[in-house]
Amino acid sequence: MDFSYSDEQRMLKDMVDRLVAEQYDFDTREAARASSAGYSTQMWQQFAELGLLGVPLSEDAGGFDGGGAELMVVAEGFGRALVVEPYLASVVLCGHLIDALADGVHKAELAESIISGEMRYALACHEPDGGYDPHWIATTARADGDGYVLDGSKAVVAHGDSADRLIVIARSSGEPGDRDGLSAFLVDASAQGVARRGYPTIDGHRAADITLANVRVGGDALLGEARQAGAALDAALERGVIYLCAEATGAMDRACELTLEYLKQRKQFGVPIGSFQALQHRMVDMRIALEKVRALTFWAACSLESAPDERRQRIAAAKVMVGRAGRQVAEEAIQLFGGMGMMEESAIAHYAKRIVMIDHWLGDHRWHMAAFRRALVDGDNALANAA
Ligand SMILES: Cc1cc2nc3c(=O)[nH]c(=O)nc-3n(C[C@@H](O)[C@H](O)[C@H](O)COP(=O)(O)OP(=O)(O)OC[C@H]3O[C@@H](n4cnc5c(N)ncnc54)[C@H](O)[C@@H]3O)c2cc1C
Repeated sequence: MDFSYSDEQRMLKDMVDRLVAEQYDFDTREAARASSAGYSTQMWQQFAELGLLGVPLSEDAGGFDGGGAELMVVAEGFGRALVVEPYLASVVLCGHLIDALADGVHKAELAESIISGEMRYALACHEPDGGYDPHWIATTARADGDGYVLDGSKAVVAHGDSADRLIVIARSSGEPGDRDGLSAFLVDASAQGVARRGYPTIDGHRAADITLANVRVGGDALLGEARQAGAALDAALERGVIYLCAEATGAMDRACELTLEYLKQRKQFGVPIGSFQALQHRMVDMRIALEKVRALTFWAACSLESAPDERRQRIAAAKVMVGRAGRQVAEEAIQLFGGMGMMEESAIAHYAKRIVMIDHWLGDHRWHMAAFRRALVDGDNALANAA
């Protein structure tokens, strides 16, 4: 498999890597994290000016039509710097839903509001009783005159507290767990009946629990066809998983670098602790874990055009590896740093937290192992039926 980037992808990578290296050091990140939004709105605007908020959106929507590899390039760079701005929520997840479901002038306007950085979006999908299942939607959408009335609860909506607009996944028919019957609605975050309880997450980001009580929206709030949002939702979440895997790759890479620097610099018994062979072996194990994640993430990122079962398998495999190998790297880093790795002032502590918590966003390794098995069985059945 060819792991090299094209010229355009390399230019994008250079731009992202330079941006975070020059302007996104650990102290800057911590200051952004401590602000009321939980990230820097100036940095967000700078992402917009550099064109980064249009990378994965289609040309049709005014974006750069980036695929999985471009998504990986951006996310890996952001992972290296532990970027806390809502790129995943606003650009990757909501951007894809708008791209896939809206059309004409409406699509162009909505996409432009993302690409320019003017509006920040959050995907209100997962529910308190549904675990990681994105189809476990009990929130209802009832037709009412020209519009709809939404009722329900959403849990751990990434950046839901600072978003200007929500894309709410609601059920127009069927039962929780059904992929059919789902609709996507654009809802103003300050609309009457929307209540948001925001909080910081362990990994330095923010999320919100959201209730929708008798929220009235117009007919134009419906994105695409009623009851037909399931496929677009799945595709958005697949891109989200690729983004997270690539972000973990960047964060793990940097965690390995920081640990190696520490092993070379920290002295014990009069010598750098990195001179002890047992610690060198552990450092090597960390790098092997990182390379496993990088390889599977690249494989997944290049699979967006593959057959559905194959694509699902690859994306699930990458997320499983991120969950397992990511934890290994995070725990080893803390162990090698000793007590220093536990300090809030120490960057490695924050890398470890983000790497471990990425396992829990958009399905943990157990959830994706089950998805991998299902895709494997479905793929085998399809082959058997075709034979
Ligand atoms: C702020 C802080 C928080 C910490 N938190 C934790 C924690 O949460 N969990 C935890 O497990 N530990 C923690 N530690 C301790 C951990 O970092 C130390 O590594 C641990 O106590 C072992 O100490 P040491 O390696 O310095 O060995 P020491 O206890 O200093 O040495 C043990 C003995 O073995 C001998 N020895 C060992 N290796 C060699 C060698 N290569 N050459 C010669 N002699 C050797 C020495 O002569 C010495 O007498 C913390 C430390 C600090 C400073």
